[in-house]
Amino acid sequence: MNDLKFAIFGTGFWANYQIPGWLESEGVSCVAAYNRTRSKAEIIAEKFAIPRVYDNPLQLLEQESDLDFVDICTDVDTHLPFTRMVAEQGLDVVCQKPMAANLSDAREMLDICRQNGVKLFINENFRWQASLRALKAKLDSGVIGKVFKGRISFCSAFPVFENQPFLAELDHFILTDVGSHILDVVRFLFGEARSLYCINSRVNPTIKGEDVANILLKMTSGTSCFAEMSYASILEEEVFPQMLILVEGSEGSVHLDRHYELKVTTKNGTVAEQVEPKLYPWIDPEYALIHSSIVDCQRNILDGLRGGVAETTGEDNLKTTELVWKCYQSAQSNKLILL
Ligand code: 89V
Repeated sequence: MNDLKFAIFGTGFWANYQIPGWLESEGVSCVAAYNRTRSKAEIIAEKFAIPRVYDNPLQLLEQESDLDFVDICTDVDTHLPFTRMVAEQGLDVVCQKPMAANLSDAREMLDICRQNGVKLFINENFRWQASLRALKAKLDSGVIGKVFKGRISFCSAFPVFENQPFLAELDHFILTDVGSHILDVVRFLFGEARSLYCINSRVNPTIKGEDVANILLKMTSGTSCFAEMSYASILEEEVFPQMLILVEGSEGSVHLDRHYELKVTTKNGTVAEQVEPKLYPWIDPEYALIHSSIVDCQRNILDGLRGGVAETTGEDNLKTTELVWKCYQSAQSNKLILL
């Protein structure tokens, strides 16, 4: 197995989980950290024993001569310029979701990586949640027959802006931040979409972008899907960051209910099991589900970096990013979008 060395760009909230996530795998080490505020890079470097810190990304790339890849863990606006900078040094790129600030930037990131002969992966972790993988295995087993309908819900009042204050400043919020995840899960479970219709709105008056979105999709398989997301939902029980999912098929249904309870119902009755996330010592318990899925996502990306096949490539995530921006197009025009 090749030993891989990487640098992290960005030492904010997510770096605290992204770095230990990588370190759960064998044969990978973080050798340098960049942040525009050096003191922030120093704090992360001390926490994870990263030998060198920089406040100039180009200087890092010039001085760190034995890097294999860079993990870009910065705000979305910087994904394109940092991808260009890293790719032009001939290094593979791993980038945080959402892939880019808009669709043309996302396409450009792919082009730049192709032109420079480097790989691009997106750290899209929701599809790696243990309970979701278990649900997918049920669908693939054929136990509920031919799938005709799906419903995915991610609705909460979790104070997401406390840990990620920049989210309140985004002109496009919930579809880019959460929709990137949910639409990726839609594709993971049901394949590609043929058409979509989206309605979105802003409930919280203190943020710039929208915090509620409802999407109806028709998939090429014929399956129909409803995906809803909200950060304005004060519900009986706060279950952030769980996705609640119901999939119906010709022979039964699969329900991912609260607290990772996975229920399969057929004419013979209901069988339930609990599929809990793995609780690593470094995770924030409030984000346990998301933080533990980072490890499996990164393991798969490491396979890709070493020459194997990874799921969340730039090519693949561009399809998710396209859905996100088609949702905005639909919401703005109040029209069904044919894909
Ligand atoms: O996981 C994320 O990307 C976050 C969250 C879903 C918590 O809003 O931004």
